[in-house]
Amino acid sequence: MSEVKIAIMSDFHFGFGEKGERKGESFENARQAFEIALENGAEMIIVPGDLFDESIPPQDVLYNAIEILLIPKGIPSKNIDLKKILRGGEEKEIYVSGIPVVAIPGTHEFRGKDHKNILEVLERADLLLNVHASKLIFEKSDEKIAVQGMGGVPEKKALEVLQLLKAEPVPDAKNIFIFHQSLNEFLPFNDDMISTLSLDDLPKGFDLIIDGHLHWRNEQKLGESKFIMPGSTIITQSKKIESENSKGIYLFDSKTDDLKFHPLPKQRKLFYHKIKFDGENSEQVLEMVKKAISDDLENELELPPIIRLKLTGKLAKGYCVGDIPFNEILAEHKGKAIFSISREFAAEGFKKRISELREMQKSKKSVAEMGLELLEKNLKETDFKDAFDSRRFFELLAENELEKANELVLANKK
Ligand SMILES: [Mn+2]
Repeated sequence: MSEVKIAIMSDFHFGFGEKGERKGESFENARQAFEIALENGAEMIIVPGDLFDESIPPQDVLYNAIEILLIPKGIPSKNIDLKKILRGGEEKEIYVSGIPVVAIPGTHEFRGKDHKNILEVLERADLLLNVHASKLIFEKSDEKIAVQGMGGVPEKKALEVLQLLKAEPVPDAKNIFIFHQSLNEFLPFNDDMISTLSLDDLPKGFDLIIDGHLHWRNEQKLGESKFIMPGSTIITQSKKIESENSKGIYLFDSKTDDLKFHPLPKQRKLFYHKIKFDGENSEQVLEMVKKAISDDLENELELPPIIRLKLTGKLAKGYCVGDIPFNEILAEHKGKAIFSISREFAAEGFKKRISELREMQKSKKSVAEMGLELLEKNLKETDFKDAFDSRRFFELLAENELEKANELVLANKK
């Protein structure tokens, strides 16, 4: 009896945040994921999509990604002998040096039919195996592993593509199906992500069904199958659910069906705060924010954490979003935390504006008049004041005569 140890990891998002404070993090996390896998004797590494953050990654990102993908190449594989791939009705034997990385493109790597996606490129360079619409068979003495996959497609096409694929388990093998889509069961009702697939739609008869895409982890029994969502190796969306569990990889033992999660030893923490207010002024909101985050930074962390602030509610009359002195907090914690602020209450303010406009409408002012009033009000706060004919300017803008409007402003500026 010989088992195959399979590492399952996803959504590295190579290149994510390269231009900011989180430069290098996507590579560092993926490196840790590969190291855990190899230290624990993985003989196959499965990655269900979004290895890259962009469908056409910059060369620097590609270079770093290749460095990571070369790590398992250097490890001699233990007796996995026969490998073949079935694709487009053709079957061919393949040779892979080192520990194979079996992957599919995710939604971030999606490209139209006329173009090669980055996974096809990397497969050609022998850095991974792309199992989109393919069937991969590995044999290790008496153990046979079959991996099939469906790359990420736009959500509204997902069900159609899944049905077209007609994935079926291979007899006498450990069968694995990998894909990269949203699932209705995992999306909160108010989420902005969409999905057309449900757990019920997934192919039957597989031992493991693995989904990338959703960045938090989950594992559950699904009929006779085991369903695994490894989550991402990096925080990209700062969702509340991501603050509740750590990033890492799964290791699966094909003989015992043992499944174990291994967290990345060094990872950035996410603190998530939802702050609701009702009629507070900007200073009071700032105090609420300070109080909420005071515990976050109490203990020394290996990496500056992400502090996600989700602000909702209504500010006191006369205050607007721009009045809240977030810069104060940002400056105070520079280098100690990375802030991500969602200002949902801006929508509240917007709603208020609309209701004000409605009121004005009731008072029988035309939209054009209201617009002109707003423009004049705003101009008063600039150097232009009465420098030019604002009514004519407004009309030019309304008629989309941008050139002329521009000329008018420039002519009067002198
Ligand atoms: Mn992703």
